[in-house]
Amino acid sequence: MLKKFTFGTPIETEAVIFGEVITGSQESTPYFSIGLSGKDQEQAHVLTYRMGDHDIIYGLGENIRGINKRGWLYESNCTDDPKHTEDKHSLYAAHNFFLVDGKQRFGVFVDAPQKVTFDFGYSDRELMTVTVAHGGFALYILEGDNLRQMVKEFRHAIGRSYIPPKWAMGYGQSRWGYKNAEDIRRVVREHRDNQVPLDSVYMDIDYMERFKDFTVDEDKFPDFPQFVKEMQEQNIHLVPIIDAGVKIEEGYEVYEEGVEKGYFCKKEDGTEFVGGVWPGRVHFPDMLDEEARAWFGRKYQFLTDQGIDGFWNDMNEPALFYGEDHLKEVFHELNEYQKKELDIYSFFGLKATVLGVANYPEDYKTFYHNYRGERVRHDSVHNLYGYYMTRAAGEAFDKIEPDKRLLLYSRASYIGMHRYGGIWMGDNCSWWSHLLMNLQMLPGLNMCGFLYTGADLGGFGADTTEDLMLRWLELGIFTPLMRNHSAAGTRQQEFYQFGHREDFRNIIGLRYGFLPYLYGEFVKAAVTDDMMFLPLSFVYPEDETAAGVEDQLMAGESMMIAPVYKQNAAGRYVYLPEEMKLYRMRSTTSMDTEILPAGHHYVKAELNEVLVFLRPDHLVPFAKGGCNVEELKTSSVNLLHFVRTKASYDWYDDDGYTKNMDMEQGITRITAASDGAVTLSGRKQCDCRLI
Ligand code: MIG
Repeated sequence: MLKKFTFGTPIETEAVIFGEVITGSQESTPYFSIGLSGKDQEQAHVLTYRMGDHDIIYGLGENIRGINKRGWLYESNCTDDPKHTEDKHSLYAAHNFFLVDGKQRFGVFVDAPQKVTFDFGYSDRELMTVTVAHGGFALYILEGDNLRQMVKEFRHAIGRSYIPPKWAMGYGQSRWGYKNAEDIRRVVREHRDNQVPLDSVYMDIDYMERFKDFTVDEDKFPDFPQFVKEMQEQNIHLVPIIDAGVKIEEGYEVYEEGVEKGYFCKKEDGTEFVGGVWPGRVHFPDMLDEEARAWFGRKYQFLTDQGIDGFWNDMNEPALFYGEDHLKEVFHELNEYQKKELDIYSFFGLKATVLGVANYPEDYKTFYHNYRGERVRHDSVHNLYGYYMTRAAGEAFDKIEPDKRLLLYSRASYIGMHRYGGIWMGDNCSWWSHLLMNLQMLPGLNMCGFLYTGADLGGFGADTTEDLMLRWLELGIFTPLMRNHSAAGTRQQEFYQFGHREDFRNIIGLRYGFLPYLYGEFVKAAVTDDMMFLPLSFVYPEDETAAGVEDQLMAGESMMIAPVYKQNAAGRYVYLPEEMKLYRMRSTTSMDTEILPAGHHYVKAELNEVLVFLRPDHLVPFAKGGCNVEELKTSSVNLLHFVRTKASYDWYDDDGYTKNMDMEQGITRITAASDGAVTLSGRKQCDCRLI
């Protein structure tokens, strides 16, 4: 059971919404000793815990470094930082939940929307220090013997994870730089002509009129509703981006209405805060204000009315190229520099001043929200902004489409947002290390409720290569969000930019083979508050070797994945906690299998081969393929299998749109005996065969 300890006056975040919570006083907080640092307004709470030598720390959702978070300093302070290097502390999200496993086993959720730092043995190898910046917060502590069970308990308390429509688990092609309808048509044509499956094409900021939210540039998309229809006829969903900042422009309805109704964030003097982002000068809608939020959410209807059924919310940390007031000061400072000789000190001073304009921390202290009837300075609730923007959309969708799931995901997030949408992992780079980081982030995200997630496959920034693209897809075929996305100015990375089209066709095709399993495992995980991707130790808690594995994951009930993530590697080392059956897959129809004993193995994998390991007495329903989710036939599936005595699997499926997940109706129990006999029970009529 969750125990709640309150420090000062916490700001309600609506992260924890269910469950009995025992409330304890600050003095009775277990595990941690509590101190204060700093003065007055800036006073911070400091929680300290002495770790055991072999304690492992899991969690923190979207962040850099490994599955075991020990040994580094992390920070929850949602930031638009497109260089996810090892020396960073924070990405776009604030996911303040972690589990400590070792000397003692407990879970911690620091429910604080302000800045929080987690020093997990960085300053002192044995010490864990959690520092919560100025203001109150709630601390939740969780106990238990089983890590997976503890996560379930936490997840139950924060509410059911967002479930996307089934098509959103198909393959999506994106690039910042598709300029117009013709560019998008080409993407679709290339995929269809080459029989490379595809379900969605993304529309990045270029589709808008001067980067204004809820507009479509008519020169680029002459008859947009007709274009949406043309795409739908080919089973392609268009997914436009929505940015947080609203352009300041006379005559622009969203801007004018927002000003008139007072829905934008204001400064101390009551005038609107002005920041700079893509459109130039913008105001930020006060997503925390209930009325403003409902208003912003309703705006999505401009696009849903034209047939759009999916969105990604960007720049909602919120990212700031500059704050207008600070920018003026900077220009003034630059004038001063003009008079100086630029030596070692002043040159670097100049550089820091200019580069420091973006996401300048002081800017976040100059505007306010109207939150739950009170005026709150932004920095006290900073980490809620992206969450509440996505909530704006999610709540609106329930009204716009009461019976149908829409696709929605965000860049910035906080725990609680997982009920309204998923997240993508932001601006990674086309680096091999980021392929591994993609894998390592998955279990932490699942712990925090984010099941619908994935990284920009192939890498966003920097130039990719064909082998990196293929290897990355070989992981991406398992992540619920499977999207190839890249930045303007980088090497193009649609499959048809490379030489070996058949490899891409086969690898992406495998995703559609696994789709019945992945979709079913996804919905089951969401409905039962479970994880879909787990560290090995969550399934094999007694196995000390498994606890140290940083590059393999359990993927749902039946399998383990171990992608190759090194350049030119002809295979990789894999650790098996028990005997497993290796499926080495080249396509939905070409694969070889081998039963491997528990222990360490070097397993070969050519560039066009995917490694999947089945657990004993487990099954995986595997579709025969299709060029999009709509075409995927689930009335007849094959079974990947490793049957020693008897295997049974509860396969969940539904129409892909319903919001009322009925487990009884949706589950088909498939049983396979060692002699090869397969039986089904449940409501589904299906032809299932072992392959
Ligand atoms: O700062 O809309 O993370 O996916 O392509 C760049 C342009 C703004 C950041 C997003 C990225 C998107 C890009 N955006």
